[in-house]
Amino acid sequence: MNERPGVSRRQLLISGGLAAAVPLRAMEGAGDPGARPDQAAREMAYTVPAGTAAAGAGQAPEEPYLDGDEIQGNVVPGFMKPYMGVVALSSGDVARAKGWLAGVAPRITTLAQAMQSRAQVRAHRGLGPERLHQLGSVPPGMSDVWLNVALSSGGLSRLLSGGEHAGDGGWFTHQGFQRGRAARASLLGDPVDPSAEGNPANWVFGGPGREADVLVILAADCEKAGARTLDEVRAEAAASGLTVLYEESGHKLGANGNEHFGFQDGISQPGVRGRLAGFPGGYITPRTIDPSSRPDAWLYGLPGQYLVWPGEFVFGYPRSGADPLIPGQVNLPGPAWSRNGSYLVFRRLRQDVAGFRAFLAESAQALSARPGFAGVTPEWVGARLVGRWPSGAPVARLPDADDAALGVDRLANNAFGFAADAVEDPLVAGLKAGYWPEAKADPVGLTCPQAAHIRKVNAREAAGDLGGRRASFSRRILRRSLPFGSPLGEASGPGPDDGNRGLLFACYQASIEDQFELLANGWMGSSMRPRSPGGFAMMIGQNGMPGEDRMRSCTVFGRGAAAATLVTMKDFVVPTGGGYFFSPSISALKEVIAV
Ligand code: N7H
Repeated sequence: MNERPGVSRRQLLISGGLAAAVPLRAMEGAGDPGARPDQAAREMAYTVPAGTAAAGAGQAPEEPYLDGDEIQGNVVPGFMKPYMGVVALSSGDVARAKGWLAGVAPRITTLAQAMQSRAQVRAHRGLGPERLHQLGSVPPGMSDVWLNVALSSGGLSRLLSGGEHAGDGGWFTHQGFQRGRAARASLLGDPVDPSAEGNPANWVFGGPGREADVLVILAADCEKAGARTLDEVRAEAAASGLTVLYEESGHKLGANGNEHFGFQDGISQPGVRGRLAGFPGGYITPRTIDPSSRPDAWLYGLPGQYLVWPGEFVFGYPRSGADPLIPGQVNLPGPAWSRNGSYLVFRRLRQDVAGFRAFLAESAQALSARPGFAGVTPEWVGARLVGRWPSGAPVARLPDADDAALGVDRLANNAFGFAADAVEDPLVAGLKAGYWPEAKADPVGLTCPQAAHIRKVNAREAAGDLGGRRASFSRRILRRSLPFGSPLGEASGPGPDDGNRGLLFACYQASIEDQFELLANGWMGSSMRPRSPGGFAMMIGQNGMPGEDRMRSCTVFGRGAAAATLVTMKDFVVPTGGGYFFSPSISALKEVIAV
């Protein structure tokens, strides 16, 4: 009997010992969405389990309480709404701009407010394969409109000038923030040719002379309500002498949250450790693995979702330490009032969808003529470049074909690693994942290439160029992006508004250099890192060299470990605007910046 730990018990039961190549859910019939846990069981996932020191379970770490009324809600837990509006402003007259900010501050959505609503949505949709039937739906009557604000280093200096805190901007220790996004463009591999679309000189905002002081981010369940609030914010800002440099709206594409290349985005987020006082469950990130059955359950939120100490994202909290269960040093890389704040990176990334599709089609055609690659499709190539199929199903668990039910199953779609065979996760009572083959160890990248987007930006439990698992924890970012522009039709040619679609990429972290910039340049823009010379992140990465040297290549493997190299000179993702910002606490905004 095959008892490999990488094969789920259910698989052994059904296949009589042979690991089935097809997901077992498919065998069980499409009509069975899996056991639907009741509401109470789902809510249990947020609850601090009693009796945490059950036999062999170890001890639950003491996690800090986060200031729910101070931290802006898009930092933690994240807005995650289907509509996102962005307005970039320059400040004009300082006293009037302060007056405007003072008016906006009470309307800012906090962590505590966003948590309540997010928990309701999760309880409504479930976490397992049953989500397939609830995609995009929200509890009856829910219609939130949320607002957050962030300031650039230049904006902060201007607003603080002449007051008690003038010069405090110098206390922010990170050069990336101090100097701003445009100044870091060449370091990030953005095109250096001044005539190139991606050169900061040509950005819609954020380039030299068009750097924003303030970025407002809105989110809503209903687009109309969100757009109405955007109109109000813009009008109020203009009435206070601020100038609108840029404004755009983003929308989920379809209920599953796909982006323009066709993949579900926003699946793998670090689990933020910490508690919220007064929140019914206690934890910021729900816990789903049963600590009495698995000694390392305390490492995870959802299966495969490592928990990371909040100081990696929010100023004033402990960072990761040498032991993932023991808090590291408190991280406050700014003035005292920067506690409960976070750095925000915003990038307007235009996507060349027609170009990307053509590349997938050409690559599939060329590959299929080679031994080991017979029959590969454009979809197969795309899945190798991302590391997931369009539905979000990881190739590590389903190497040969997509399955939408795994793509949406949050109890299974992130449960895989690269260094060792995965084992089935024992879930807390009431939660049930679908049945899928467990991921096999893939140290060389035979299944999920080293250059796959998800492997370039998260080495997971495997060691990389900066060390072991802990190094990955300190590189995580909280992604809060949504696509802009309308989708390109199925036809391969460009649509009427070609060029005006892409991603409003936003992420929060405590160090722009060590997190966003390291991922973008150090890993995606390198052919060698974080691990082994597997190539560039072809879909998104850039190679900052001029001319012919901008070529990117990567290695993919077919059957029997047949290797092939894909090559392109095209940038499928082009930066067209953006900035580096600081998202202050509510009290810093009211008592330091807006006074
Ligand atoms: Fe990426 N895409 O939709 O194709 N991203 N990304 N990203 N990305 C991820 O887990 C995409 C970009 C990360 O932990 C998925 O959400 C696109 C930048 C990280 O497994 C997909 C663009 C940076 C992860 C995409 C873009 C990152 C991640 C898989 C630009 C950082 C989590 C689904 C247009 C510098 C990895 C998911 C993990 C995942 C897409 C940009 C970072 C499908 C289209 C610039 C950390």
